[in-house]
Amino acid sequence: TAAARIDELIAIDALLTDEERTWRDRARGFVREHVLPTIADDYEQARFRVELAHELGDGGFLGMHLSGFGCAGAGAVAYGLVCHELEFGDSGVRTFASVQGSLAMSAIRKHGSDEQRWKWLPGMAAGETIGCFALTEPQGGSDPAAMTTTARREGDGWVLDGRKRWIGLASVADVAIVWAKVVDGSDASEPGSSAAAAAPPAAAAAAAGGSAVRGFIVPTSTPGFTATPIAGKLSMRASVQCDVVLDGVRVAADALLPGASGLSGPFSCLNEARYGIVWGALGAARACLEAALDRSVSREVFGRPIGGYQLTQAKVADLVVEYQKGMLLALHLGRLKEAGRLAPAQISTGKLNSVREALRIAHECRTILGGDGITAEFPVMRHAANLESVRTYEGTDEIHQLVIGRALTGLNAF
Ligand code: TGC
Repeated sequence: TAAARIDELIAIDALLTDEERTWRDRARGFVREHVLPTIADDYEQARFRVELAHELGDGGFLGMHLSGFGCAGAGAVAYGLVCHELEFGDSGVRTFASVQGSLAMSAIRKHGSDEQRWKWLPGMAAGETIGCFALTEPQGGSDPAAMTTTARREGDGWVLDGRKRWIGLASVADVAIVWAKVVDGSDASEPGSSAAAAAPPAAAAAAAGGSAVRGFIVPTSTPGFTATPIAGKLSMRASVQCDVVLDGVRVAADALLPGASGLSGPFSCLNEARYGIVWGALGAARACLEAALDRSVSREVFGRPIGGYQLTQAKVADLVVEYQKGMLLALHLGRLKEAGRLAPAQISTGKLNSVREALRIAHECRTILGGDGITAEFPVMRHAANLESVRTYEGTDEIHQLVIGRALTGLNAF
C-alpha cells in the first residue's frame, strides 16, 4: 500500500517504543471508525459532531499527556503520534483534542489549585465536560498583550468584561478559561484569597496597580457569557469557532487560577498546543500523500499510470522526503520535551516547518489527482483549506519566524 511504502522509506517506526506504537494504532483505529466514515459529509454540511467529545474521552485521548486527575500521563511522543493520527482524519478533530487537552485542561493542570484540578479535570478527560480557551480578541491574535478584556474585584469575587474571537468549542463548552487584565487597584493576591499562597510575582504587580493578565475558570452558563459560532468559514468546516461576549460576568474568588500571572500563563498552554500541531499538520499531509500515491498508480494519462512519469516521481519523492524530515524533527522535539528541555523557539521551528510543508504537500498532491482532486471524493482540498487555519492559529508563520529570528539574532523584532 501507499502507507507502507511511505513508512518504509525512513522506518521511523523503529524509533518508537511499544507503548507509543500502541497509542498510535489506537488513534488510527479511532479515526477509521469515528471520523473517516462521515468527515467528507460533515465538512460539506459544516456539521460539528459534538459526540466526538465522549468518543475521544473513551479513547483516553483528552489531556492524555497530563498526569493525575483522571489523565493518562502518556509521553510527549505518544501524544504527538495521536495528534498526527487525529489530523489524518481532519484538522478539526485534532483541534478539538488540542483545545480541550492542551489548552483548557493544561491551563487547569499547570496553573490551577488541587481543588480546581479535582473539580474539572476528571470530567474533561472523560469528555463529559467540554472546555475552551478564551485568549484571542477581535482586533487580532498575534499580540495578546494588547487584550482589552478586564477583570475587576467585586466583593470576594470578580467581574469580567470584554470580547473574544476565534474561540474553539465555545458554543458547546461547559467551561471557559478566560484570560483578562486585572484592572488597576483590583488586588489579585489579597490575604485569604486562593491566589495568595501560589501567585507568582506579577500578581504583586497587579496588586500594586499594574495590569497583570490572569486566568479565570468560567462556567459558560454564567449570566453575561455568550458564544456565537462564526459562520461562513471555508476552512475547518467540521469544527466550531466562536465570538464570545463577556458582559458583566460575575465569578467567585475561587474561579481565579492561582498559579498563572502574566502572559507566560497562557503562553505555557500555547506551547502545548503548538507542539501538538508539529505532529498534527503532518498527519493532514500524510492523508494527502496516501491519496495521491494511490491514485498515481491507477490514473492513466497518455496510455500509462501518471506515477510512471518522471515529473510525478520527482513530485512524490520530494513530498515524501519533506514529510519524513518533518516527522524526524517532530520526533526529536518530542524526545526533547520528554527530557524537559524543549524551548519555545524550538517549538516555533517545528510548528513553522510542519504547517508550511504540509500545505505545500497538500497543494502538490492535488495536482497529481488532476481535476478529481478538487472534489470531496479525495481529502486533499479539505486538508489544504484546513491547513490555512492551522498556519494562522497558535502563532502565525510570521510570528514563529520572528520568534526564531529573535533566538538567532538576540534582537526583538516585535
Ligand atoms: P512578552 O509580552 O514580552 O512576554 C510575555 C511573557 O510571556 C513569556 N513568554 C512565554 N512563556 C512561555 N512560553 C512561550 N512560548 C512564551 N513566549 C513568551 C515571556 O517570557 C514573558 O514572561 P514574563 O514572565 O517575563 O512576563 O511577549 P514576547 O515578546 O515574549 O512574545 C511576543 C510574541 C509575539 C512571541 C507572543 O505575543 C506570541 O506568541 N504571540 C502569538 C500569540 C498566539 O499564538 N495567538 C494565537 C492563539 S490561538 C488562540 O487563542 C485560539 S485557541 C485555539 C482555538 O480556540 O481553536
